[in-house]
Amino acid sequence: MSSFSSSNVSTSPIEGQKPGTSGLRKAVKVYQQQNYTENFIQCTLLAGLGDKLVGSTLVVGGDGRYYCVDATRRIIKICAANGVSKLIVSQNGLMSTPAVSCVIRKYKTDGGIILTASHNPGGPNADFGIKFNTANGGPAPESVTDAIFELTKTITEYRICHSLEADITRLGIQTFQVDGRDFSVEVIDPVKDYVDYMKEIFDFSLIGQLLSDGLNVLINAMNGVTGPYVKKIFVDELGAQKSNVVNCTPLEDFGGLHPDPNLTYAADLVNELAKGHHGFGAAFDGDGDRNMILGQNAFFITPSDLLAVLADNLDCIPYFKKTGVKGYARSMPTSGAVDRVAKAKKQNCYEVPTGWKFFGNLMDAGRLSLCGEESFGTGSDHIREKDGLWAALAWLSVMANKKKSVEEIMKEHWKKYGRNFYTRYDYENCESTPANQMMENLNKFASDGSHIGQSYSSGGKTYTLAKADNFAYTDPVDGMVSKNQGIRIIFSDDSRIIFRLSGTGSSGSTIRMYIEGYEADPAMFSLDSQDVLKPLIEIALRISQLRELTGRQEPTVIT
Ligand code: VG1
Ligand code: CO
Repeated sequence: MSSFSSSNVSTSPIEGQKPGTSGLRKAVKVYQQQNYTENFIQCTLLAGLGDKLVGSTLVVGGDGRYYCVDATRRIIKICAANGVSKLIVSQNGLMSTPAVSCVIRKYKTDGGIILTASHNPGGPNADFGIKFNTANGGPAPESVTDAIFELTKTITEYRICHSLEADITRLGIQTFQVDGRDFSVEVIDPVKDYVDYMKEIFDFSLIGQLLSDGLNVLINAMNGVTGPYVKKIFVDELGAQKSNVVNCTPLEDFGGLHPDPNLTYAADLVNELAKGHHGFGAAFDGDGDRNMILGQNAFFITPSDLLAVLADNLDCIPYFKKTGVKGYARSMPTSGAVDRVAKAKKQNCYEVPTGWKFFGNLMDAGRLSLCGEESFGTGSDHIREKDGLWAALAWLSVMANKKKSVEEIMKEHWKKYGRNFYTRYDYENCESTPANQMMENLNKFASDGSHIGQSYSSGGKTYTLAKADNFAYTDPVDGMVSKNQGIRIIFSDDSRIIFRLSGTGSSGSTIRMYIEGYEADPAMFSLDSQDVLKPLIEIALRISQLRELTGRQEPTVIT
């Protein structure tokens, strides 16, 4: 065994290393600055693991974007020098975010480091990201990310073992002696543990039968990390044809695609499904935790509706037959469609701030089985991350049990519960000063009670303001309070307007405007959500003065 010794390198704090909604996302060029990655990793290890650091085992994986391999090499050297005893590293640095969560839990490690900027574009001129997950397999809570950030402001040195090189292309265990301690790197197949787990959760023979009975699927991995998982699950296990899966080779720049599965960035899937040859379509984001599901003729399922339909049908999935259903949750801006199911089923439904990290505590406490976000994230307590492929398999399980099409399932649901019309407008990369000004104005609007009871009219509709606030959340498990989580404007008929600034962008400010309106009249169900929500959209733009302040007349993306 070869021996190595590590050294201390002096450094100084670098501004702006504050993790956002999901890790620290910055331009690759920023990460490539001297000491930038090293500083952040050193602080992550110290704050994330505390006195567990020496002797710990961690998982390292990433979505394969540009700089992943380089960062993995640095992480191995820094972990070795900090007394970590074992790293479980995915082959070639490639592992989906849900698979990392699965591996952390399966091997009971002390946590993991995920290298991804998720749905942000990749490549030398695009984004990179680093996220720390704790021993439960979930994103670190705010208390940990705040502690990491505090350390980045005072760091004076990091430890590194410069000469140690592990070969991450080769499966198996490599062992080293570092400063007299044992250190090992185990390179694992990124796909196997995850696929084994999916086979425990779902009835693969039932889903396979659905496909062989003629359901023609189209699965688009958007050149992200899910490609090998999609091939293994859909082609090898479920018997789909190779032509049923596309964009399945992970590329460093996602082939120039913006790997965000929505109607704008996954337009090629939408266009293919619109031709009517496929009965089910799915796309996933760069790191595999998001999903978009379409039916024949590109019938679109909003993520909020997807969550509600799954909530109503968990008995179609073997996993939940075993565990039972312990409650539901959604992020605050996600529509209330799932709340209606929860009420009918007499289950708890929690409303948490945006970001998956808020679901983990509820799951660990045995209070939550299924949750989701309007941003194309759906998942369950099988792991502690949202899970794109899981969502596709869950939806297929419902189809296989009900023997109905995507559209039939959705329409049946609306008939039972009514329809929560929903849309989100994103204004990407606005200037920060006017965006902050707008949020400040909205905060004032929401916090001074004088507007309650006031009427707002547009397009022949009138809404009465029932409640407005800046959403704050108290975690029911540990009592931690998270403030400033978005402006809620709620009308007397439960229609809602919500404004937030994105916490995942790497530059400027992205404004998210969420609009929800409920209709119980079946005559309305087939209408286009943009038409139904038009009056509310107009009112939202008027109250916020978004157009006047930012100069933006149209959003960048509508979902
Ligand atoms: C966005 C979404 C949020 C999601 C987060 C991470 O955050 O709104 O729901 O959890 O991305 O998703 P923000 O702060 O930009 O609105 V992923 O797939 O990029 O890890
Ligand atoms: Co993602």
